[in-house]
Amino acid sequence: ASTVYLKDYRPPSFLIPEVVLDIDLQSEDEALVQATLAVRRNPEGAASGTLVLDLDEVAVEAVAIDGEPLVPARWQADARHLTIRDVPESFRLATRSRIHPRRNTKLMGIYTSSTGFFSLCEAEGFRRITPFLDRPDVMARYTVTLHADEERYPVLLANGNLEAQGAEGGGRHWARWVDPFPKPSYLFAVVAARLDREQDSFRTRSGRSVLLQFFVEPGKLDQGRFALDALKQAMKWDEERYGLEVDLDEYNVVAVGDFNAGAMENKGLNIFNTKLVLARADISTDGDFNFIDRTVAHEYFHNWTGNRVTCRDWFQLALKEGLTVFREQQYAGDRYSRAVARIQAVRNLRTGQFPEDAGPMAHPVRPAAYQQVSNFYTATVYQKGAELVRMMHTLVGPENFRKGIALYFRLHDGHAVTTDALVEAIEQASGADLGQFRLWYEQAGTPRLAVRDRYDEATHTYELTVTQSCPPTPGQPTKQALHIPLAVGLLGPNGREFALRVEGEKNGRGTSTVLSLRGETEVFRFLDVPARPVPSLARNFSAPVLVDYPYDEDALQLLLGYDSDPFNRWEAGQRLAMDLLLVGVADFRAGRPVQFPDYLAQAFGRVLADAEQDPAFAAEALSLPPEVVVAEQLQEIDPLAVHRVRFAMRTFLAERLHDAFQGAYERYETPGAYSPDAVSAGRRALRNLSLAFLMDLGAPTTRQRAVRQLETATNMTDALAALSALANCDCPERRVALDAFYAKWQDEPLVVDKWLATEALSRLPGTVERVRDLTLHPAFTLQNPNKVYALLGSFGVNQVNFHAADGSGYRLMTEQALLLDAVNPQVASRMVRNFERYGRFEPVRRDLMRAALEQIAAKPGLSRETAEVVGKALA
Ligand code: BAL
Ligand code: ZN
Repeated sequence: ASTVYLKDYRPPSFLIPEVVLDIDLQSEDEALVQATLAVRRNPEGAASGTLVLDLDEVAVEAVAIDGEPLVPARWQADARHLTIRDVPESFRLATRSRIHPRRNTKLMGIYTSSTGFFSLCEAEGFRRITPFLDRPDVMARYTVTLHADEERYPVLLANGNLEAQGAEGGGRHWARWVDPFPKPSYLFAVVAARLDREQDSFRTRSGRSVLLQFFVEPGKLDQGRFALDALKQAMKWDEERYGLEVDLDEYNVVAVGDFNAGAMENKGLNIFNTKLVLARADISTDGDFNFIDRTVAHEYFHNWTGNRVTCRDWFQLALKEGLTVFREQQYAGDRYSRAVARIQAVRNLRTGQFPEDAGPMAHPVRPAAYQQVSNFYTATVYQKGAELVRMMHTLVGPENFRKGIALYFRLHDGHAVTTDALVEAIEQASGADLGQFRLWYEQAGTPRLAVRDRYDEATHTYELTVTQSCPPTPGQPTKQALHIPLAVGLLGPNGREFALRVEGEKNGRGTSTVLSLRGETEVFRFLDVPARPVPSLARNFSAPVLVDYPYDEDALQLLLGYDSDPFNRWEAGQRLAMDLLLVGVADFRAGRPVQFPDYLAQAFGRVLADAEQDPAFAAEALSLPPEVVVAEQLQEIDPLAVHRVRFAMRTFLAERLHDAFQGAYERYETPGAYSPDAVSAGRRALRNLSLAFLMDLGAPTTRQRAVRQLETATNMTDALAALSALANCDCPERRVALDAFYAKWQDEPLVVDKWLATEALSRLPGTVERVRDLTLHPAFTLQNPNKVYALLGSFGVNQVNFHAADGSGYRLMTEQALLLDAVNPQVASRMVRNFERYGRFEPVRRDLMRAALEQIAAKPGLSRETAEVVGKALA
């Protein structure tokens, strides 16, 4: 397979400032695409008389230059390129091509869904529409004319503003859209479909009125309102926080049920997976509402961080994604509980990014090489990318950060740049030296901080010695020391925090400070510390690192009870549980009984008793570390051992705190009409968490309670919580509940997805067979990414059943992934990633997973996307 390297980047030999497209959607099977491109040599690129355009599954029929048709000898199209020889300095290139939307099961380029034609171009889908220099540093102004049957596809949309429209013969119509902003081809979008429309407007702070339109499947307008309101909130927030205004006269959002991604920030025409835009209390959970709000904001924020300033090449993906995820996190922190938003972000990082960073697909936030860019829309680029932006924010402070972002736009608006452009702007605006910090973009792997301390009673001096290290990752055997912000506080024996005076630093006396680590080992000395403190380290998770400090249980209980940093209060509870889980796993594997101490129940009991202050926080603090996070700590992963021990801890807590959980279940019922606001959602989270703990004890009265909750729930949060609890319960109510749920919701695809996921996530025996049966169920299809993610994606994270010791889960995933690879390789390669960390498992599973990868690798005609994943996993 061919690898693309960052070091080989060269500016394009030609630029294309102007694109005029005429897309005639003649039938679902065929569209005629005529492109007229203004092409000129790029003075910055290598001189060349040959123009090589990208293409993929596009049949080129004719080529003309400046109105003159070219004889076939002048141009040549193969599977990947259109090559045109002897081209002038500057010319108009016209091409006529055909594409086949219905056959486009990869869902990249233009494809069909139930209500019409839709598109997705990021990263390299535009070349599946027309031959082009399909790279983000080629930016053009687009004029797009669409033609389609008027009755079947009444809505015709493209980027920018509607310029003209009209009828044409044979019941067809057309529309012309002009986008005044030059953009890279990955932001191109078109829609021709039958959709209902909801309209609103937004008045910018400079007084312009912007038309907002949401287009959804007929009959679903009531599910679009929440997202439309979220868009207005996001627009307002970006004005207030960053001084950034929407720059278009109209902003359109379209929902489609078949979509590879969650959503796409196409200029002025966002296209969303229905899952991330449609919301209604009876079919969407609190988590869905939250995620939709954030995603609508995220795509909107891209209008500046991504669209106005875009990426020079795909190695720079984190330039737009890291920054936009960070902005999304700030938005969520402002609108929901700041602490809970941070906890959830870190949990995501630990369950998704840390394992990736410790596996064969580990790559820097700015990768140096890839085979298929679609495999690099990763947790590392998105989430660690956001952590890098957050660290710069921490290092320079909020004021300087904002100045840096303003400078970034002043310098680079309208350009395609690298991650360095962002770092440099923050550096210039703040005066900070971020030279060493840049290494974060280049080095993969999760750094580990070993922290040791010493207290001198005589001088009242407290010393922290911090040593950083980072394990080898593919292609990077050794690492340089990173510049790491370490936020710390010191708690006294009664939980009160000491004022801090760090030796060698002028300011201080606050109770929290950010230490700047640069060397491999650094010593920080705190003066006037009246008693031996307990350190609160990496407050608010100030860096994406593992902190290793020998806390004992008394210290952790002090932090859990008193730390003024809510993140570290949560973290202390997680550590307390984690330490005991790891002991438990060792005992379990050695055949010793697994037991837990009283202090664990007491600590969790106190959290539950204090829950009233902030139920959402309490729900997070009472959630045990996820199985994958526990597994990550082990030399050799035995997923069943992890599951059994974690389950034992759950039942231990459920028994010890039975009355408290029961009380919480009763107390936190949300009265009145449903609202997805953070406070109500937090109460539901705590109530449903209490139910889940109690269900683990399996008492018939609790089961009846869950059945009653499922039957009487007025919102999907409560219904799904009850259903999930029953799905994990080996009891007669289980199958009845699951079947009834499907029968009730079979016509709501997004709820059917929840049902598929609930079945696939069950820890009970028989789940592998059940998932196999569901692959044949009429509700399931490999053609729809949401169905695949719901059933196979959920199954892939099922630690008990995907990892069944007899290999049955692996066989099922292998079979399905191979079938899927022929349909939609981007989605297939994600499923195959479930096998990539086989080397971390105990020998039986390791061999089975490796065999699965080898079987996939041996499949003739395997896609490039999947081949890259298996190739790296087996390397
Ligand atoms: N650019 C792909 C979807 C997103 O990150 O917003
Ligand atoms: Zn994004």
